[in-house]
Amino acid sequence: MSRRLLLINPAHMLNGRVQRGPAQFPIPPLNLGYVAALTPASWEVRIIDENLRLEEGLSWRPDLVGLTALTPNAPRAYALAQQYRAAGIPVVLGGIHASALPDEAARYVDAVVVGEAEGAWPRLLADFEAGRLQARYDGGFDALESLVPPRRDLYPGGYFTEVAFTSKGCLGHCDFCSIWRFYAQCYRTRPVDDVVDELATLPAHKMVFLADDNLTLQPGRVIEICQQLVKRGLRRRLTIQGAITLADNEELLIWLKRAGCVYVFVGLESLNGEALTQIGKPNLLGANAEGYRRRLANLHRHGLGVYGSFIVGLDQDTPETFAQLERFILEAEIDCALINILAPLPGTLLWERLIAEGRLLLRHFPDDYACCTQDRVYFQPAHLTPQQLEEGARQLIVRLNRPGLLARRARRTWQHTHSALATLIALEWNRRSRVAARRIPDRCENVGT
Ligand code: B12
Ligand code: SF4
Repeated sequence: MSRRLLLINPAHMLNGRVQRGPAQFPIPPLNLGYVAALTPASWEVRIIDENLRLEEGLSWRPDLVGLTALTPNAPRAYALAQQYRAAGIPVVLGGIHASALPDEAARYVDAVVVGEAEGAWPRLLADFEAGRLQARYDGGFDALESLVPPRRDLYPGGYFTEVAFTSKGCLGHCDFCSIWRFYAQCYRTRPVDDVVDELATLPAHKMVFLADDNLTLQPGRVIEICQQLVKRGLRRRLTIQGAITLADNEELLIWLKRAGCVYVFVGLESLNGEALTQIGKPNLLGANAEGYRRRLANLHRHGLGVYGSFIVGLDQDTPETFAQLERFILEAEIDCALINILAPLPGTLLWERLIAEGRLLLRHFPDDYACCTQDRVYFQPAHLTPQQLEEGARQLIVRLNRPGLLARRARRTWQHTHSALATLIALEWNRRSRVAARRIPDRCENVGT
């Protein structure tokens, strides 16, 4: 008789209550697709993504449950683990939160997987089948060759976009970022042919998000991927993430566009040079942020839409920062702007520094991890009050995306990209950002207590 594995991407839980409703643009949990693919055919596997919809009750009783968690949904992962274990079903937890805090995770589950599933999951399942499940497995970080394709057939329907990756890691060392410490500052790439073969299996009409942390660290490789896509008649509607310096490489931009790239996501973070230096990002601003303006204009010149991501609440930010950002985003005609409140997370240098400075306003862990999102303040800012920061961010998002401006900004996206898809995404992304910013999120009851 086949065994049953249930894989779950947990929802968010705040103040003890599960948060309902999908994320802004839900993305399939690629990690669980890979875990499923590593599972032998003798197992029946199902995937639940609570970020898409909650599925109550135990209508399908699994033999084993596998959970993944980022820090903000770790409390929900722990609550689910408790429910399944109470029903006599063993639970395994993997992902970046468990890898950062394996001892904490071990208190809530039967087995913790640190690192990647590829180096641990087959061993773990063999142990489980032999009745000797261990408390901890270290999957390490193997070369990204001959990866089994993720089981996308198991995802529930209803996602706006597909997701894949071509590389993992980044050679940067930003203080707020988890990944360079998670991957021990190493950059691994997949063979170009594997990537193109995988992209060939994804539907041409869907958006494909390439979730590489920094896709363009080896531009020659990305050009090769794009060239192969074009040669094989496989243009895909790509969104990629990279450093703004990718805009300096004309050949890269030409090939990205030819391969079907619609949007480029760049972490611009701040317009304050001192802040960029403090967080560990190269300061490419130049006078009057000309270094950013010129590069953003070049992305537009090549017909690429831009997601520009900023962080507010950095130590150099003041009440004037919000108006400054607003002017810049509108002048540079950033198609989709992300205004993120600085979100310190365990495992990062920033987290360690704020704790050492006594500025973290949370201490009821693990429940308080649910407060660690980019739409609320849970640390003491340097030159703003927490209320000024939260309100400043919210009002900035609402102002940038007020109805009259939404249409004007979308018109500019059309003029830059001549892409109906890019224009629709800008309209919808920006509209949803305004709706989300106007809906005051549930307070974290524990902040400051
Ligand atoms: C794509 C992505 C997203 C997507 C999808 C997230 C998702 N649930 O999968 C979206 C855009 C929705 C997203 C949102 C957020 N994200 Co994000 N995201 C990423 C990104 C760029 C890639 C993740 C990915 O798919 N990698 C490819 C897969 C195959 O690798 P993987 O996830 O690492 O999985 C492997 C292992 O971790 C392990 N594993 C993972 N789970 C499990 C489970 C089991 C049972 C086992 C055995 C193994 C295992 O095996 C897997 C296969 O090798 C990462 C950066 C990164 N490198 O991780 C940031 C990252 C994960 N995000 C991050 C953050 C902070 C967020 C947000 C919280 C931001 C916010 N809004 O406040 C939100 C929260 C969303 C939510 N509700 O869960 C942080 C997480 C840090 C932390 N400590 O939690 C990261 C690391 C970015 C960073 N720079 O620090 N994100
Ligand atoms: S450049 Fe991006 S991925 Fe690299 S360390 Fe900085 S924030 Fe993380």
